[in-house]
Amino acid sequence: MSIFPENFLWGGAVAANQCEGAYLEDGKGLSVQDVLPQGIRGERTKEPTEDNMKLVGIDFYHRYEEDIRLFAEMGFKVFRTSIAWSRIFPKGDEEEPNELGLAFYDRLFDECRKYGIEPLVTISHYETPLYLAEHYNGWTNRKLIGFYERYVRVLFERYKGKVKYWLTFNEINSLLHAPFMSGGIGASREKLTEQALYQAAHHELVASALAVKIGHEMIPEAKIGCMILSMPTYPLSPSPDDVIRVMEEEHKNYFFGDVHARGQYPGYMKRYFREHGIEIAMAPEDEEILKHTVDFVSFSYYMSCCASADAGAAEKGNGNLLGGIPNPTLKASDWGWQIDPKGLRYVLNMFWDRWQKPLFIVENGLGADDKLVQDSNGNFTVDDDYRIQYLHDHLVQVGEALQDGVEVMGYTSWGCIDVVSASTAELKKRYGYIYVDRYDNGTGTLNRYKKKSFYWYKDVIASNGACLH
Ligand code: BGP
Repeated sequence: MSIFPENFLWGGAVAANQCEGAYLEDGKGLSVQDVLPQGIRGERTKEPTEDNMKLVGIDFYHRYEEDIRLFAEMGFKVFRTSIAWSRIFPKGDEEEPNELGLAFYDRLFDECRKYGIEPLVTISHYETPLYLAEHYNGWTNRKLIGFYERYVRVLFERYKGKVKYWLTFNEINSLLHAPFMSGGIGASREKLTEQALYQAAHHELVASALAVKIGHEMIPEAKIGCMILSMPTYPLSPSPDDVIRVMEEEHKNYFFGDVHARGQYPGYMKRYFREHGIEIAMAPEDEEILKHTVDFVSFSYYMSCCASADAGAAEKGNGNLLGGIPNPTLKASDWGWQIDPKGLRYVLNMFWDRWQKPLFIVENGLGADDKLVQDSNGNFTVDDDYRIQYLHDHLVQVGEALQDGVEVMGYTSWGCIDVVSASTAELKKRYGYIYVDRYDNGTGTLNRYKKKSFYWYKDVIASNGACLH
């Protein structure tokens, strides 16, 4: 007997900039990713450079048919990908969209539907057109709301018969931590004021609510969600000061979900703005627009961390975009991301209790340096038992949350096929059920090979999660 609901949406996730490649094909303009050859930690370049793995990606642009067929073989019910904004509006501020870009996503969504796979589409996944970054300073500029609105209207009109599930911004709270990659904001994090960052966040929040409003008008059956980078934070010690610090840290992330799910700015944020001299410029219509709340809340979950009121208590760890103090009770992946399956049950409960909106886990997985080997029949594969263990343990906790009464719509593990990493821009950091023969020095055939986890996930989906127990 499965504890997962019958219509549970099993699948996998990628983002256009990390897999498509074809970075100038069919009229595509440059995006911020095309000048970030080393991900968030490295410098941006003036022009795209050959060492940027994303320019070729895994050549999904030309090989999507083969890849979707493999996803179908695993039994995917849903496939999460993003639309590269600069394929549709190469600079971002044009009046008319690029037909060739639109046609590509028609082909992609048709291919998914051929196998009964629902596309789940992120409208903006760390791929703001570079022109908007360079000429408008990204989301610090209110004009971006208008450009995004135009883009969204084009998408809804074009794909209304093909796409039901939409996400407005990938990991919207990451704007505070990776302003260029997340929001096309030119100045480095250190030079940016909190005033500018929260103003940019306000613009994205209004744009997101506007997308919900327009989506509901244009596609009555659409389900439109927000997407949050979740990372539960635990107190480093039982000290009440540490607990309060945790609460404050969590507020900075809850803020984005609160606005999306409750339709207004929370009181704790108003206090933070007051005490930090931040004044958000709002247009008269903004409060009304924000009232268009999301149909569901989606999020990524990879790890948890700790916080302490004592600034000198511990060093920050490697972790994802949000960082945080490592938890002394947990082990970490090879990239320093601490592994905490129970944190997923915790976060599901916290979000459900707080928002009472259906939840969708749209990213989760283990980045590892896989080794391609030959099995006894001479076929290439990867013995990724460590990945199977990671995913198994997390899915068991999803089951626990379901039993807690949490409404979970689905699960799309991250990088269902190997893609270029967002934070480090390496291909060496692999998440997939499918191995892609491509390496960080630019070599490789781009051939696809099924890993051991491919067959494992196929069984999980076929049994609707029953085989996890
Ligand atoms: C999230 C991003 C994804 C993805 C994932 C894994 O932050 O939404 O785009 O890449 O993390 O991170 P990484 O690729 O850095 O290992």
